[in-house]
Amino acid sequence: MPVHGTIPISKPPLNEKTVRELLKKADINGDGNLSKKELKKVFEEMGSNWPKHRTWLCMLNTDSDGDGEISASEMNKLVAYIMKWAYAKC
Ligand SMILES: [Ca+2]
Ligand SMILES: [Ca+2]
Repeated sequence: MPVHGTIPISKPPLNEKTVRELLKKADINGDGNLSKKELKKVFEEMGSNWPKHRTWLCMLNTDSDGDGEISASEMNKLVAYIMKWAYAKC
């Protein structure tokens, strides 16, 4: 019986496809960009204990133009960044 809704970050498989789907789902207002609020929701859903901290780190490292949102062109960087964390729960 598959469990939907919560994907624990410490449990495989958290592959690139899963991460991309999560990010797509998190775009609540559908503008194609991920705001801090939307990104935080992704980490909450992944079971992160520190979603706020992770969001902040992601923004710091992947928001290349510094507009406070992750745009489509910054998304690949974000996915790669999240994948690095895939098996580290914090
Ligand atoms: Ca959005
Ligand atoms: Ca940006």
